[in-house]
Amino acid sequence: MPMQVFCYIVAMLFLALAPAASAEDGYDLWLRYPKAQEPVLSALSSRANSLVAPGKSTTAALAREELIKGIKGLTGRAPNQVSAPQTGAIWLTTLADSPDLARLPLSLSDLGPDGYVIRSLTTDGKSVTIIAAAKDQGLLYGVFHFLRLAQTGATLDQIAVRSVPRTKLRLLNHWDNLDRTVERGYSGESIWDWWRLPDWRGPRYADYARANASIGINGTVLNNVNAKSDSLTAPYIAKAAALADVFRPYGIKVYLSARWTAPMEIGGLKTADPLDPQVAAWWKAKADEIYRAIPDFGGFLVKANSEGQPGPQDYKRTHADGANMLAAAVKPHGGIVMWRAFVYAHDNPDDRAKQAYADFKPLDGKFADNVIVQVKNGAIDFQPREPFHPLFGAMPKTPLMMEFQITKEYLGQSTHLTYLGPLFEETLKSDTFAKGKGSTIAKVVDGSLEGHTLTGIAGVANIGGDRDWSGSIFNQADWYAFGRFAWNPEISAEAVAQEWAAQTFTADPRFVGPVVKMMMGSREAAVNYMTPLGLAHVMATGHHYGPAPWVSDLARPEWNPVYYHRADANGIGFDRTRSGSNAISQYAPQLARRLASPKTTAERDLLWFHHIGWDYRLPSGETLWTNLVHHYDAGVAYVGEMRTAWDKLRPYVDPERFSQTETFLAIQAREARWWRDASIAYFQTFSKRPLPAGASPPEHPLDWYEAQRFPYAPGNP
Ligand code: BDP
Repeated sequence: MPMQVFCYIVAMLFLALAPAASAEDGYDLWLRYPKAQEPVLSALSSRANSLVAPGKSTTAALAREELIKGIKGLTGRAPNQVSAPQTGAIWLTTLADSPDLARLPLSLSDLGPDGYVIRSLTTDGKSVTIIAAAKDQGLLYGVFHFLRLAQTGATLDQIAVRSVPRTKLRLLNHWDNLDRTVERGYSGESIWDWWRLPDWRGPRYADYARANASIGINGTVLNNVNAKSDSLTAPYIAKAAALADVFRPYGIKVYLSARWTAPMEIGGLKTADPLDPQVAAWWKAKADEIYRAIPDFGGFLVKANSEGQPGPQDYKRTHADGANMLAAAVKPHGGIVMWRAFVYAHDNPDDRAKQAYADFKPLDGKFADNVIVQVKNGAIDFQPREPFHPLFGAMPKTPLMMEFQITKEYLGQSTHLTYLGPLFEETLKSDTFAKGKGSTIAKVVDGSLEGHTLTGIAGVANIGGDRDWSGSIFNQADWYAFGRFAWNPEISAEAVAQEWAAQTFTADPRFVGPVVKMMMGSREAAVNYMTPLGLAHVMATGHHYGPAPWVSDLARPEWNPVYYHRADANGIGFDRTRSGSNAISQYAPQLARRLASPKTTAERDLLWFHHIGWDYRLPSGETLWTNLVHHYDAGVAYVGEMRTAWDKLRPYVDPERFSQTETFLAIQAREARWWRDASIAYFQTFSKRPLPAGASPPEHPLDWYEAQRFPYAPGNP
């Protein structure tokens, strides 16, 4: 045999035996489209063997290509493209492209720009699957829904889906800086390569847009809320425009965070007073300039008079004065302003949890109609658990947008498996009682409670340059869940976890069942080992990684953990009743009455609202101290259970993703123990009670925990 032929054969053999070239590194997220199992395989082969897709726009083409890609991956064969429906075809179309659809009972007229229907039906004797929408954008969303059904093993022969998003703005907020660092980012550097934009538009931008479109996200704020004026200069507008061009066909609009003092810093003005005509004119000209480059620019997000950021209050004007001036600048172009309510001031001695309400509630009804006030889920700051923000339900005349944090600044960052679905669900299901029972946050946010049409949910993105996008495979679930909750604030976290797990790994119920169980309890476990019973903000300074309930020396009182837990010889917790800060008065009377007494306050929020004696008896019969220790222990134990459960799932998961999760769970186990031990060691100096029987003493003395330093922890601004 000639040497060349021999080498060729050896090379081929090697290739055949070598592992697949594309390892499961998480890049494909939940859009992997692996070969389907029965019965999906047969169903798809007979019900998706051809495709009628007459749409001509770029978005319609993307929808068609995605469907072909999905079916090809799932069945091994791409559907034939045909011009008229035949049995076994998917008919992907808008009414405009297929007037024949009008004959079918589909009611497409009230789908809006994003809604779609998916129906199995027989027309002219041919049995087809229709994916129809009023607009091409709806087609793209419909295709992703169809592929989700196929990937999760749903039955495909009697599909009757009708889906319209409940919120208008489904936005990611990137806290990305222009130097590519990401504030509170734990998944590598920013995916925006500002330096090489606008010329170089790497393939990752389109992949980002596709992934977001697959879960209904329709906008992205590119830069950090702690904004630089440079983002509004001509070179950066051109860079943002390049991204907007890539995102547009996927239905994703670009927004920018605006720095309040930009008119001074880059405009040469002497003031940023919102009532100064020159300032208003500057913003108007700036908006005009942006819209020339990005005709569908979404608008501005503003963090003003918060944590040292400048704002209208510096000129003795209100938040409404500021928001309305900016709103007027973007209004002619159809833009909006998202004005954040995350404010607290160093010179305000009142309970930090009360300050946003105090500032914003009196402004209800004073905002222009293209302003939406963006409110964090809780009144402090993205803690593992917070009661809902009292502004929800308290500003009926103002559209309020929910802000969740997908990046888990306070929930274990990239390495802890703490699925956020239950946090989203818990918040959105909370009842504000604003208009009686059933006035849930979901109804505030989707506008139905007060009849608002400008509605939205924002999530602080956990996306970065890491190959797996989110710093860990399981953090992808939080991005996924965010999109699904933004589309439908009443979806269930468990259903979302099932979808995600089936698509990301395998639809095999022997895998999905246990993994969903792990995920569903994981956030509660983090609450237990970090901040049980309503404790909050006891994380280490700056990077917020790990425990430091002892910190008491920071410049502003409300930056110190001792401000929040208030542990002393008598007990622990923040009295927010009338005898304390009276923050409970910011809730609807029905709820405030309940929160007035520890007996009627949900145990999970106990120490958020009350200062409780160490020997106080909980309904379980345990004293507070004993119960607190048991919560820490339960959190640690749960992580141990997750490790055992994950270990049993090895046969269902590729080695790459299995071992990342295995390693991260080991980190989490170590750190859960650290959290528990440090917290117990510290709080015991106040409680002076012995540990309950069976509870192990902390591994180290308190000063060991106090001495831990992490100067290079990621994400710290
Ligand atoms: C806190 C973060 C800080 C953000 C701030 C905000 O620690 O980095 O700038 O929120 O939301 O959670 O503006």
